[in-house]
Amino acid sequence: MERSKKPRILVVDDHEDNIELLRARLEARGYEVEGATDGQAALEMVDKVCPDLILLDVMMPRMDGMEVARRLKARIANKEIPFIPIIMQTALDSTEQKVEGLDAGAIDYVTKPINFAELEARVSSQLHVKSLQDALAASRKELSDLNDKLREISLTDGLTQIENRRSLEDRLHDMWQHSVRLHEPIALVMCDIDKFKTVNDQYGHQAGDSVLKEFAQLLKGEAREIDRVGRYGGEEFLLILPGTVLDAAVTFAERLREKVERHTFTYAGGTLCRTMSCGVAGSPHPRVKDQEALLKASDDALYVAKETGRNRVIRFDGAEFNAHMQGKGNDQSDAEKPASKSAANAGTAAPGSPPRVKASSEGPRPST
Ligand code: GH3
Ligand code: MG
Ligand code: MG
Repeated sequence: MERSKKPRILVVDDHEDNIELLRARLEARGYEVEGATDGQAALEMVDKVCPDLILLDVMMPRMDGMEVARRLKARIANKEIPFIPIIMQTALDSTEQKVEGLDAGAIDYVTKPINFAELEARVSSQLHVKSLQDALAASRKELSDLNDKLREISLTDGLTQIENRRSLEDRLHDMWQHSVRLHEPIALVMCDIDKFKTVNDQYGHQAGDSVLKEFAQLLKGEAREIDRVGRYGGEEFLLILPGTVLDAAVTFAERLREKVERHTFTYAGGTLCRTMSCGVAGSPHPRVKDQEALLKASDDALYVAKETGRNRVIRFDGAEFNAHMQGKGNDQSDAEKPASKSAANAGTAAPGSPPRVKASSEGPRPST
């Protein structure tokens, strides 16, 4: 049921007669009125009817008005309920009681016997404050929702709708710290679609986009809830596997690789197949001292997977990885990569060259 537009006032007084008197006056002024005869009932009514204003008596059995005001003030501060102005009805014209009421959370007071003209003026003015506060809270919420949305967008890859590189790096930072603190293993699987450029060349960029989207979902579908899967670059994806030792990550990557190999991708004009190469690295490892080293280790392993024929999973610091790096004249701890296939074949390293330069020995997988 839709709430009426009339401002709703909760009158709290242990004398029913007083409630009825105020109800008659306030309803005549176009307000909706609810009543409660003690403090406890008042608190329950606040949750039930969400009043716009409370006219609160001080002296009441079970729980007095001061305590009601204090509890509501705490709940408003904790954002459990919206701001509700409280006007105290003090029986005595005592400064002490007014001060205590204002301290407890009341915004204003009227003294008994109530002067109705004065009460109406105060009610009207406090309802105006309430409407301003509600508008402020609504625009704050809108701004905060917008900020959340912007943050989400800044961490999401526009095409695949999975995490982007920035998000992955943030998460890796946190997960690395966590693993160090708790002495837990952590592993990375860096995946790169093989010969992806030929998808664009042969089937068009749109087909390439479709494959990337489907590929992202395929990886996500294989990962556990606690793993992170994101698009690290163009056709390169990273999986962060917390609590996973290197051996288990290699087994997982091999399963993923087989899954991709068997998968048929669909695009607007038909279907096609692709393979992927993976580099796997993990911690603890004597040569992986920080998160950057872990990332680089997985990247290096991926580079070797590409160099040694693609559609493969290579483990950082494994026999094949080390043999390949040594064959290139690269010490294992040396980060330099060959500049080209010919340089790689000649066993010479080209300092400062970009990582993972493509070998051209293997043609694209036949498309279906
Ligand atoms: P390799 O097996 O060595 O990884 O070869 P590759 O062709 O996959 O790698 P290369 O780096 O030569 O080419 C990557 C291609 O990915 C080129 C680029 O146009 C394409 N690509 C990157 N991002 C996107 C994208 O968002 N959409 C599409 N359709 N293509 C993309
Ligand atoms: Mg590729
Ligand atoms: Mg690539």
